Amino acid sequence: MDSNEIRAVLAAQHIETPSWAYGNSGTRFKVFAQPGIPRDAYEKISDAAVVHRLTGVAPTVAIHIPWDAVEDYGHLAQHARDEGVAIGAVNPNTFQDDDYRLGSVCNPDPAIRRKAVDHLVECIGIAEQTGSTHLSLWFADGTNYPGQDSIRARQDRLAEALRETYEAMPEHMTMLVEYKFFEPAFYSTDLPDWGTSLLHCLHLGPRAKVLVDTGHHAPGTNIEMIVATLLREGRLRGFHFNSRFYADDDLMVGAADPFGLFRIMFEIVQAGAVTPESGVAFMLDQCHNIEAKIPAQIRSVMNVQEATAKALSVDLTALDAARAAGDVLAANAAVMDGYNTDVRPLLAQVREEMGLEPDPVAAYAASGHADTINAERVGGSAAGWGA
Ligand code: LRH
Ligand code: MN
Repeated sequence: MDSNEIRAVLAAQHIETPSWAYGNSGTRFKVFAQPGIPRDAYEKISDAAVVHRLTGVAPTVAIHIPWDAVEDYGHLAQHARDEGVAIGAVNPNTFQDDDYRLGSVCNPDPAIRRKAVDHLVECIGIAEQTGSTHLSLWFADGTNYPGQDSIRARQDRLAEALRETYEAMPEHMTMLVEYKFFEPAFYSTDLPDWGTSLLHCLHLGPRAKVLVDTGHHAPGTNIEMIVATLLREGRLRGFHFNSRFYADDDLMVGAADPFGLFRIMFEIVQAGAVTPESGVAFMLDQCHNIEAKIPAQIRSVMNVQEATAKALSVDLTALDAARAAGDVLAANAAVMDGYNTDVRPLLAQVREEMGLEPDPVAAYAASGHADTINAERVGGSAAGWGA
């Protein structure tokens, strides 16, 4: 790809930010309150719109129900449009209700499973009102001790719940099935890995696809291998980008492992799946426990842009030639040259061509927006996970 083509791809990139990243979040030890935190879904969307205005590549915001519950979802969608963004994936929440102690859709009690499926179907209705096309499912379901429940029976219950939900979705909607190898369950998780997610998706139908959260794998997992395999199957529908040193740390994407993010984006680039038309949704899923939320989201979007630009900078002709010649070192060097390319000047140029400031973080600091929301957002209760 020549520089013009690379800049065109970067200018058209679409990175979805999560409403919950703008609210208070933390760990089981502490949720640290910060000033200027949004008090409702409207203010979260306004904060996400600031990220889009400064980066130009974050035009949608994922919502989480009930964290973003409002009276009128059509009105919320209009607010998003007024702010220059749109509502993206709708995420149901079946992990914060006492009834779900032993699971939601996998719970032994059919009445509790009914409650969970009703919530999933309710979120399809919300997506219809917001104009969203992605129903993004993650289940905390699992067990903590061997013998606690039948692993097989829980898979049957999961399949039944997903089937009913899939059939309740209108044709234009896609179901994203997210997996996670542990937490909050500490012995078995009912959707623990890409294989289990893929199997359920294959049973459901073409509008059920796998969501890869980069923080949901056992240490040492080759995530780009999973990405390449799911792309080959046409079953990769999206990412929840974040980074981690240990477990599901939900740190800023690219912060803990920029090379890992690059390797994932390089698989995406080789598969021609970097453009929005490819149907792969690039979403962030992060919690800024100690850092300022909006600047952290801006930095995260920039980290995805930098990893993408580095991946697009790999000389594929040289790489193909080296691979054909069996020249291992030359092939690796071609990829490392891409990774070691300083793409920051290129991205600054792309932003200027989009009519934006070359450095969005500096532009945010200079905007005084933080002082404005800190002054305005007094009273009411700051939004958070409500855990
Ligand atoms: C679970 C998860 C899931 C969300 C939640 C906020 O760890 O990644 O995607 O629902 O975080
Ligand atoms: Mn996630």
